[in-house]
Amino acid sequence: MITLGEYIIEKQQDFPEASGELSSLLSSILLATKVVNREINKAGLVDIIGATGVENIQGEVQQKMDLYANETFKAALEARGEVCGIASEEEDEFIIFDSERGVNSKYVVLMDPLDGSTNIDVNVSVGTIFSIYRRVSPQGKQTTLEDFLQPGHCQVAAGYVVYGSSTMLVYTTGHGVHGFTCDPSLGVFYLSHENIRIPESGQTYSINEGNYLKFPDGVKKYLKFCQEIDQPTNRPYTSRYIGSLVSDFHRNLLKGGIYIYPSTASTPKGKLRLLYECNPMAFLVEQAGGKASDGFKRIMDIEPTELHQRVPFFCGSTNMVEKAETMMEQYSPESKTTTESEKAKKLIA
Ligand code: AHM
Ligand code: MG
Repeated sequence: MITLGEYIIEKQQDFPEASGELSSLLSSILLATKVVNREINKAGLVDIIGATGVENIQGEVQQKMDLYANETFKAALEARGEVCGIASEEEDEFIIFDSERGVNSKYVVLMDPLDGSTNIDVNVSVGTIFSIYRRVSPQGKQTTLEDFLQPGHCQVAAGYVVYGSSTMLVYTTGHGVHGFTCDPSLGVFYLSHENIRIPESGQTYSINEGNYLKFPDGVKKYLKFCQEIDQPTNRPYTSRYIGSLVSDFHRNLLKGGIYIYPSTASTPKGKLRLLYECNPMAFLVEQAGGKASDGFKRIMDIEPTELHQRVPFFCGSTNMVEKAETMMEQYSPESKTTTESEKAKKLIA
């Protein structure tokens, strides 16, 4: 039985030039994960569920556990001194760690500390998503916004924790995707899923169909395709939507499937955040042999323009994502997200 700590050190030895900072950074994420996991397991017994009454910058009501998870990850990352700053879905602006170690470190972390947190009140799985980049600003100086606005293909590592029927941490450093399951009696994560590969095709689609009438035509057509009866391709597919991205993603990663959060008439850019949710999941799915796009182009090639940027998200088994993309191109070419032209417009303004 290999523990996550042992695995990280073992893998570091494959890279003679590695200084150990990334390993240490992953260990601080692991430590915070254990603390958050312990609290989540007590939800229902102590007063940690429910809303705080405060809204985050995106106008969403923060849950008590959102704030607890945010503070825990922030504290763990700052204490180790392996990052020069973080950006979080729960923070308006990025946070600078300006201790001597912080300023001299070479990484930034972007995270959604507790994804799907509204589910916690009803005991449904929630998750943590993280993404690590090497800074582009000079070491020795305070981190700047450009360290956080890097395209997803620059990620050094990414991962998630799913607080489910068991707690699992799944991560990649660009050399495959590996999953570790927590033994709750010891609080230790053991390697349980080495080198995860997502099936090229799956039988599951995950989307909030309550928004059907507001979907672009390309998505409507794709859903009809999923529901058609066609024995050779095992259709109709099964619909599964937990409403907790990490859990929906995790199931599709292991079994094959597609997760879609498209643009809708009321949310033209979709709901999910490029930096905290889509890029890390895109890195993971690609490392597992799958695909992630905004319906037209690769998620990890999008040049971010702002921290809390949203983007439509199509992610999962390659054949399924490609089929959905074909239908978007054919029936909804007008919904092409024009990140580049938006950038140009901003510059002109
Ligand atoms: P959150 O980060 O505020 O929790 O929102 C993200 C969540 C995802 O986990 C989930 O897939 C999606 O929002 C569900 O949204 P909806 O309720 O609109 O289907
Ligand atoms: Mg989220």
